[in-house]
Amino acid sequence: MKSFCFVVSIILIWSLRSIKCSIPGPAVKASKGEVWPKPQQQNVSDKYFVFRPRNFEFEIAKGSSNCGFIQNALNRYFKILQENQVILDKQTKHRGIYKYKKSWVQDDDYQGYIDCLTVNLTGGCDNNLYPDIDMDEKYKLWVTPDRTELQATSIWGILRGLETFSQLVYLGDDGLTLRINATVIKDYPRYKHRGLLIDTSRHFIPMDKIYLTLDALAYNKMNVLHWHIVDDQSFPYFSEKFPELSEQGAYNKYTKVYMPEDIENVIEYARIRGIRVLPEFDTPGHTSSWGLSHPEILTPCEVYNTYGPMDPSKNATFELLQEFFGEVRQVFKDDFVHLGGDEVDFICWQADNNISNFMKKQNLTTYKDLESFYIQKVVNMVENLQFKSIVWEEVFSNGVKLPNETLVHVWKGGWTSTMKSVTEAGKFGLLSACWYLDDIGAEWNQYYMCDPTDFDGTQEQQELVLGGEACMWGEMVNEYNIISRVWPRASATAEKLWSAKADGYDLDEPSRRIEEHACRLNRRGIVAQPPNGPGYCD
Ligand code: CP6
Repeated sequence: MKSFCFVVSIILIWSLRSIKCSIPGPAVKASKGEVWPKPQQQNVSDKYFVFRPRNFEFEIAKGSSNCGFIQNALNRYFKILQENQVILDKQTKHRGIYKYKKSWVQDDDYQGYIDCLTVNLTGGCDNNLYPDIDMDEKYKLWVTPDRTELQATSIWGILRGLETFSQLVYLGDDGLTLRINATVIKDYPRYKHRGLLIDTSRHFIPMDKIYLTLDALAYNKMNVLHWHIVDDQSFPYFSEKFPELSEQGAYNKYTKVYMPEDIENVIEYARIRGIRVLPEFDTPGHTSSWGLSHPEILTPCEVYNTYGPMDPSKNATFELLQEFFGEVRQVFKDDFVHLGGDEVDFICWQADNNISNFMKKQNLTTYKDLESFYIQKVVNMVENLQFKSIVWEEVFSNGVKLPNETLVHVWKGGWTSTMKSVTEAGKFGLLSACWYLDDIGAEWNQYYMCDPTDFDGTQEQQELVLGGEACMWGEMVNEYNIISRVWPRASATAEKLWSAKADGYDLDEPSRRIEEHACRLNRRGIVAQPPNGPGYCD
């Protein structure tokens, strides 16, 4: 932790220094009609079609599957595409006032109007499907004189392709036409797990901001909302089996609680956007708020004059957790649960006589062994509930025997050696260490310079990394600044996890593209901050 803080402060000092000494440069000019995250394969031409929102419609291809899920997605993207009319109208109004040239002159690149996109779902359409780690997100998109078609084998691919199509629209240099360049795209994700962690314990984040976050995740083709829902400071999850947990543990038992209906709504809002909701119930540390109603499951701790981590020597602890995770399995639909396991403070365990006796009886010699004993029980417990688990890296480093399909979430500095040992042990890895959004000194380009393959490992080892997450820990964010602190910096993570590995570190091209992307997020109601300093949005 100390060395981690040291690294963070060095980075902070460094970034301050570079602001002070930097020579004022030109503003970064936004690209036009380019996609974020960058598609795996794209051919673009200078030829363009003119896009008229009021004339545009979607069409379902002959022989394509169709169902409410697709209709719902088309409605959402139809609205987003219509919003472009606002830009046109504004431009036209200004033209009127300032007496600039008002009519559009066709040029050689003009290829006609694009008034229709054909949607072709070749696989089945199931309204009730939940996204999972193996979901198929690939799609193909043609915008050419003889074919304007989006094709995918699964509903998830259609979602990703619609997002791409909506990003192709841009305002022509004449300021009078919306355009889409002729293009052919074949696209699929580089990693399966592309997430964002939000923390609703340090500050309660109201539902509207969670929905906006899910919108933004979809605009970035991210597919996991990691919901670090409870922690030491508050317990905003309403449990049907243990309502006292939030009654005593929430900041306010009426207004700062996610009720079952809220959670269901978040999961549904995410599902139709192809986003998994991954709940985290972090134990045995970070659990003070559980103790407000259930002190019996925490370790009494005179050293801190409060309670310590959960008490692994008591049956009551595991009995409660068994019931609790049984409920969590019903409420959250994802195959995975995040069990936490980070930053367990051994001081309280060390000071407790009951625990010392228990360790002797169980033949546990170190506190790492005790932690392993605890986590192993919880991992087995949720495995019996048909949950796969994700754990923070300490659980692996402390030598807990983990089921094969467990994901180890790497978050600490020096991640390259951790990822090396995780994958050497044949375990799946998730990367977050270089994508901490709490670090306000870090700009998108710093996140962009970090690649999940930047560790020393065989091809086989590299393939065990299933993706990663940008982390927005909640100590310094509330409902008023969370969106602008996350976006567009988390977009850097989104592109590292979706797009092909970039050769070299040329940041000019992505700078122009993220500049446009941030403007696009702004137009869609996401209060993203400017990514590159001075600039403007159309
Ligand atoms: N809360 C929990 C946190 C952090 C972790 N777990 C954390 C630690 C260091 C930094 C940022 C966040 N606030 N439950 C570690 C995974 Cl720099």
